[in-house]
Amino acid sequence: KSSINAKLSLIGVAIDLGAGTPGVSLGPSAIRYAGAIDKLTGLGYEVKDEGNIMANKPISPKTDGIKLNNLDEVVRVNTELCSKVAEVMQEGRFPLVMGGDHSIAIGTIAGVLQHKKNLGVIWFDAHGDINTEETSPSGNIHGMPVAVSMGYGHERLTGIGGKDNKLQTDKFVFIGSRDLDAGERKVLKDLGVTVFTMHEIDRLGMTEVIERAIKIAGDGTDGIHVSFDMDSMDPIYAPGTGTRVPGGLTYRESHLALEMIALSEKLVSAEFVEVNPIIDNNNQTAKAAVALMGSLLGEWLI
Ligand code: 5AB
Ligand code: MN
Ligand code: MN
Ligand code: MN
Repeated sequence: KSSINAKLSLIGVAIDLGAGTPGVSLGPSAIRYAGAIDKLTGLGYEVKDEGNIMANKPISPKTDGIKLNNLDEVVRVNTELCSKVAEVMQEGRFPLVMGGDHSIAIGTIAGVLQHKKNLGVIWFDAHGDINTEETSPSGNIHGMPVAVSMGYGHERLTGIGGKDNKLQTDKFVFIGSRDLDAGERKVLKDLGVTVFTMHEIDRLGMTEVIERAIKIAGDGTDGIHVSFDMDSMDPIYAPGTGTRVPGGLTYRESHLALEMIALSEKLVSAEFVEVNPIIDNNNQTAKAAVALMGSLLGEWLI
């Protein structure tokens, strides 16, 4: 039993241009090979595989005078993804997006916001992803989607889905943080965004953390979007990701969190990102993503 619509659309986004390490563009295929469709069909969903939105490798990664890497193509892909997600929801289907690098959260969230204006977000990640062109140490857009979705950053990115259609900072929660840039720490503090770092998870336990997170993102909102970066898990469980950081979520902590989100019946959309089969170990990370999809979509609600 869950709030999730029984009709589900699986949307792949084959892009790695937002990341520093190539290979996450193969994430959607790896997740399909790991059995995503069988898993979801087995849970009783009517699954429509929408195929992949494809990125093209640009001739030059730089737009004149702009520090952001591959801006043109990241904008094009996310604009297409935004329309796709909005269209799927218009049809009454649940959008489940597979990455791809985390820049795709820009398009996913912009699309969901077309239908759920007051959206809560729970963001699982080792990182803050709240850089802008000014604070980013790398120029990689996968380190910026939170900022963009809140309305901060390059106007070509914040314009996707409408520049006034953005997330509220007090309905946004981070879980699993352990690698925040100096500029990000300042922004997070200034904006008052809730951050449950690994330290809080160690001290409070995941049950308490996720209960608080669901309250913040779920009370008085139109629903919760889950953005799950595979690097939130400890690299022991998710080695196939470009930005590994030790000391992450255990296998059970991540499942417990997603199971409790499923129980809340507030989930409206989700994405699993940063699966990189090129640097993985026997597709372990894609398999972990499929298992997590099961927990989030109600596998253990008996
Ligand atoms: B990910 C870093 N903060 O901005 C930057 O994997 C890493 O989507 C970003 O969380 C990692 O380049 C982005 C150093
Ligand atoms: Mn990350
Ligand atoms: Mn991320
Ligand atoms: Mn990453």
